[in-house]
Amino acid sequence: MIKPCVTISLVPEFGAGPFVLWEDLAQNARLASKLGYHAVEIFTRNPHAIDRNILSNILSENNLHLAAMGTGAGFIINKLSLTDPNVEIRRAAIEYIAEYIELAGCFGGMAIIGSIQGVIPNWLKRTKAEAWLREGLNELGPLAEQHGVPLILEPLNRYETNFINRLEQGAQIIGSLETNNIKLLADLFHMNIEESSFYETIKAVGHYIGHIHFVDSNRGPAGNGHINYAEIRQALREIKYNGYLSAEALPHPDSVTAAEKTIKTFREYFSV
Ligand code: LER
Ligand code: MN
Repeated sequence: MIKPCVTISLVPEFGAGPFVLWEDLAQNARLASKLGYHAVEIFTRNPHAIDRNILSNILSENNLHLAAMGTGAGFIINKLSLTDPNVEIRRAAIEYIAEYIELAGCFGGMAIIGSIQGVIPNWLKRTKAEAWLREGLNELGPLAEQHGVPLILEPLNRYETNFINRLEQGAQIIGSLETNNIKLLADLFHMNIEESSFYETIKAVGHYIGHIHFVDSNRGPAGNGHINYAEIRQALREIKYNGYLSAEALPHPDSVTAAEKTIKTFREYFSV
């Protein structure tokens, strides 16, 4: 069964970022549960910025699962990247992600590699960056496996990285790894920019899709733009996707309204 999830950012520096709920985890968990979300996806400044016991209590009190944790702050705030030419920074990025794998994993959640995949400097060969990405994924994939969850690789649109922009590129990397515990994140906003067809792309790499960012074409809440969710529903049915649709969208016109709009669109297209 496809389940609704909503993002909560605990990183004020992400102020303009595509996160539906912000700041107060307890209050936003109550709201998410009240609106009918099954899970939350949490973004923190680093893996130590959240108390596990507090998180555990908040999740259980609100009958919520932890779907995933983002690692984007590692790149945006700490400038860490799996493909930095400096081996020490690549090492630090692996350690940083490993701590998120451990933190999310103990709640059955996934860690996501999006921005921390890095941006390739124009003097660096793409094949070299791909080799470094493989090194990181081959080391981190088995760590996630210890928690029974995949590690998630997210292609991002060309305005955020010049590296993994399309799901097919991500699939090629995944297909060349030693670990088989890496899955893809299909972010509908990035796909709307980079892919030629939602249906064809989802069908082509469906076996690799482990998580979905549920958002509209203008990065607003699903239902606020022009994405055809009926087409996406058909493709997800055919690949038998039974993961989360996680609302990662701009809080337009405000967080509560965005969360309400998203769950309404979810129920319109994806409720069984
Ligand atoms: C992360 O999931 C993502 O989609 C990035 O665009 C956030 O900057
Ligand atoms: Mn995303």
